[in-house]
Amino acid sequence: MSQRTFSIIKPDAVRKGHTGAILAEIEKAGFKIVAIKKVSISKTQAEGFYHVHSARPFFGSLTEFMSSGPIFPMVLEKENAIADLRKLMGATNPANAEEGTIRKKFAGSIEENAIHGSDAEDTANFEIGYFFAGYELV
Ligand code: DGI
Repeated sequence: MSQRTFSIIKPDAVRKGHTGAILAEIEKAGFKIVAIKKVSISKTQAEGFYHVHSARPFFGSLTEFMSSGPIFPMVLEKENAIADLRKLMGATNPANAEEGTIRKKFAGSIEENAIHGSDAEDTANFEIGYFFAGYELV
């Protein structure tokens, strides 16, 4: 059954001009792009998005980074979308990411790691709603 997930092309990848290449990887892997837009978010908005990490030592620098430049939030759809996107992204730390994954190809560090992908259905629903209104999902 078809499933939706939420993804972000992060500021580092946008700055380096990797947006198109990352979208190509995503489409090649069989995902449909249900919604996408280019936005810049404030530190407060980044804090709301990453609220589950608020107690972590890297919360300040993570939210600073995520508000440091334009990003492309998007909603993706395919069978098994959540797990398959996590596989396509690779490990959080690009040093541990498998060959052929987006983070292996495009991420610079554990923090500036090119792409976000939801880790479960409830987080996907929260994250889609954080960035998109229902009428934008087509
Ligand atoms: O789901 P992921 O993005 O792979 O990883 P996550 O949900 O555990 O963490 C969210 C983001 O927080 C991650 O993409 C980058 C950042 N992060 C995670 N662990 C560390 C980190 N940043 C720093 N500086 N150090 C960490 O140990």
